Amino acid sequence: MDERYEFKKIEAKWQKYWEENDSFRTVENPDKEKYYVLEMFPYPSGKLHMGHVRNYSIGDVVARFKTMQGYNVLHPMGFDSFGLPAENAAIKHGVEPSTWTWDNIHEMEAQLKQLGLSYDWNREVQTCNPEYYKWMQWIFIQFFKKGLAYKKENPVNWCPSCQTVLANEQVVDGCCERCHTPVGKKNLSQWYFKITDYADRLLANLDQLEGWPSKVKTMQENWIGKSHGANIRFQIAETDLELEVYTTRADTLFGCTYMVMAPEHPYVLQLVEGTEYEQPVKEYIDRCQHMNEIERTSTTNEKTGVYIGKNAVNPVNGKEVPIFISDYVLMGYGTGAIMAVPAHDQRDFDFAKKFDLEIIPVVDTEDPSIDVNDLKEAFAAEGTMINSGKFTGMNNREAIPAMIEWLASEGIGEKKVNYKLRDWLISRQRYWGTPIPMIYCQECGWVPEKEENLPVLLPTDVEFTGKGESPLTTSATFADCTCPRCGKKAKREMDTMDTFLDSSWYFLRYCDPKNEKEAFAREKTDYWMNVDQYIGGVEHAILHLMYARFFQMALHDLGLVRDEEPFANLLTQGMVNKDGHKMSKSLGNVVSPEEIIDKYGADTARLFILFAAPPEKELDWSDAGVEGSYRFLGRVWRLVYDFVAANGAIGEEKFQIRGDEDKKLNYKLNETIKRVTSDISGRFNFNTAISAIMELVNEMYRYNKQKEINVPLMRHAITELVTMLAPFTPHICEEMWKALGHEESLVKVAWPVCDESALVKDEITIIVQINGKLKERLSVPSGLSKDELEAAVTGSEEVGELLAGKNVVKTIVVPGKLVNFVVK
Ligand code: ANZ
Ligand code: ZN
Ligand code: ZN
Repeated sequence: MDERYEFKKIEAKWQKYWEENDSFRTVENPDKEKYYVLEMFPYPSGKLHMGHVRNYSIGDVVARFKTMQGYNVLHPMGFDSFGLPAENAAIKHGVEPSTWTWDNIHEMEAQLKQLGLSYDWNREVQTCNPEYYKWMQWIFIQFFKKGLAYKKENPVNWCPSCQTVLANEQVVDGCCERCHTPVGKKNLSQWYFKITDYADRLLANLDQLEGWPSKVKTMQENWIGKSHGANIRFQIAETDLELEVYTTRADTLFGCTYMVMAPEHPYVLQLVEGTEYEQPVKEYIDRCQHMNEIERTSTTNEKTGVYIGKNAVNPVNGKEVPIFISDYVLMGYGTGAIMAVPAHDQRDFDFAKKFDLEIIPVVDTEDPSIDVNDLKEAFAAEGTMINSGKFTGMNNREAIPAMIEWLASEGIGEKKVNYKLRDWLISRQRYWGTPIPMIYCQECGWVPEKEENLPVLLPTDVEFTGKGESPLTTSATFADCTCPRCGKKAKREMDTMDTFLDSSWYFLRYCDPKNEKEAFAREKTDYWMNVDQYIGGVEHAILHLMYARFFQMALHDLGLVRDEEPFANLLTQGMVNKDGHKMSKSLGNVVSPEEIIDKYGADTARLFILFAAPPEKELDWSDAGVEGSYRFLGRVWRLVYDFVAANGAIGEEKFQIRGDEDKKLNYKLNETIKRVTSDISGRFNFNTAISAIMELVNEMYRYNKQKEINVPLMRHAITELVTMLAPFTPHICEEMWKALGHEESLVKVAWPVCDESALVKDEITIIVQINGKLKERLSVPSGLSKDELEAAVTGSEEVGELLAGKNVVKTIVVPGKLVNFVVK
């Protein structure tokens, strides 16, 4: 052991050791309890950032801790390596997407290894690897065969700059998430997954996910957006058509003063054809084409719309109300038409004010500050029905089912459930993704590629110009093929898969990453799944986690996996900030992991990140904090160095407690073991665990100041200290462990167990009196305060019996001696 803490030398040495000894290799072992800890795999951008370091340090502590506790731990890593940046690099720098990606993967592997993370690298997967995407294609085909994949023409979000379709979630404030260009619409034939078939199960299962943060569950719930309401049909006057609307407020039917259809509603053109309204209506529809859903439904937008020259008949009272089209009603939700109730819906209220339409209140309130006959804004709260025929006087919540029942009995409406969740648009007009393994035949339609022909490989004879359709269309070899069913000439699908598919099952492939015959063997996933602890950023709270849950459920229904849910426990780590802002390139406040590792070492970087904040909270980067962590490790190093220098690497293992100082140290040691164990295993409070270890180190230094120390006891304390610190700062601990005379690596050393007997405080006997007369002798822990002693005595069984039925008027407590109860 060197006198100085030479972190560079130590870290390189142990990283090499772990690699050469395959220290983190995991194999299935039915005799051992498994533990699967998973961190979200990165996109190989080429450089790790502090967010990664945080995510992976958290996971590594869990993995190493569980290993030391005796679990058979699966802790894999890989790369989510398809996606747009590789293609952009090809356009910009002329480098092949695969070359660019693989270079980045290798660079990031090296960086991850520099952090000393305990991954089983034998299980690494890369989603751009044909060995992986072969099975991605196979899964697609299984979904297709099950009716879960279909193709449909639809107006889609189109980024004119990236030349690609965007999912709704990739549209941020009306602009492309990646390049910030305003997004337009385009009609395209696209592949979809029927995730809506799973809406109810995805929602219902959230209840079982006790190990998930409730905020994530709420976000998923809102995304699924289950809505209970009714469909109601209105006759369109002077036509044979009925206009069906969806409403969650059937109680407000009497307050409907106009109707609104989505501009894309199929009836619209038919209703205005040949009338004076045709021209303005068509112009309005045209305008809406250039807006996206977010703009259209914004509550702050000035309302726009056009009267279409037709009226609808309110079925409850026969009243005719005008029909408008407006962008605030979307074709993709409910029926694409609404009954407007301006008194009780804010958007309808704004629209009615703008177009000077009637406002009829149908729910009244006792709130004196609101006059429903002169509303300043829509009144959306609960109240008593008014102006509503036979429903007048009812509570409006109760009026909803009553109204629906009446509508149903008249045959003009019925209960209806809707979801916000849409089917998942999965095709992309891009090159660097998994080719969709489908073939179009003039005779047979869409036919999956034969499974024995998988993978459908990405061709390399393509051009990257950044213009026009997908680069795949420039390949001379890719498109032409024969129909797997009839053998005639056919064409391959040119679209590739959304990369969210790749990340929807990688956790299953980790269980069986080398399998060449199956995506994963059932016996392997049965052993390892589900993931005991999943760790990642909260930015994936909705999409990735929803898609992965959907995949798991669909694969479960196909009999390919046992569980319906993939992730038992979820930890969403907080952001890494600097000076109160998220670390980001655009703010110029990025601290690179490389620079910290170079200056202080990986152990310091890990320790700082784990110590600075609880995992779920935001972490503020602090140079002083990093310095402090570094100094602490230096302090531990010196403690161990001095001890070994004075007493030798090997010595007596058994120790005896010889006096108060020994007792104190042993107490502190076991208290720390207990604390650290529960802090790590419970809520992952690594920060408090580390601070307990720091206190222990202080206590050890204090103990060392005595003239003569108990060497076996100190050796024991140092051994336990190094063991406890190992999951946090593994390199330095391996080195100290070796210096303490151990041949084996620390990786599989058993986690320390608290010796409860060390935590028992000495007992003393005190006297219990009633009205000054000795009644009892009680044994209590020494050193109790006045209040503690009174509580201990009053709470004891013996004294409870003595005092039964008596009225204590006063209690006299003499700590360490007696308690006297004065009773009447
Ligand atoms: C009448 C009414 C009165 C409404 C009232 C609300 C309040 P959620 O909860 O999101 O399901 N709506 C229905 N379809 C729509 C569409 N395609 N585009 C825009 N808005 C639509 O909301 C359902 C409510 O949103 C429905 O209930 C309807 O307005 C509107 F005091 O009907 B309501
Ligand atoms: Zn774009
Ligand atoms: Zn065919």
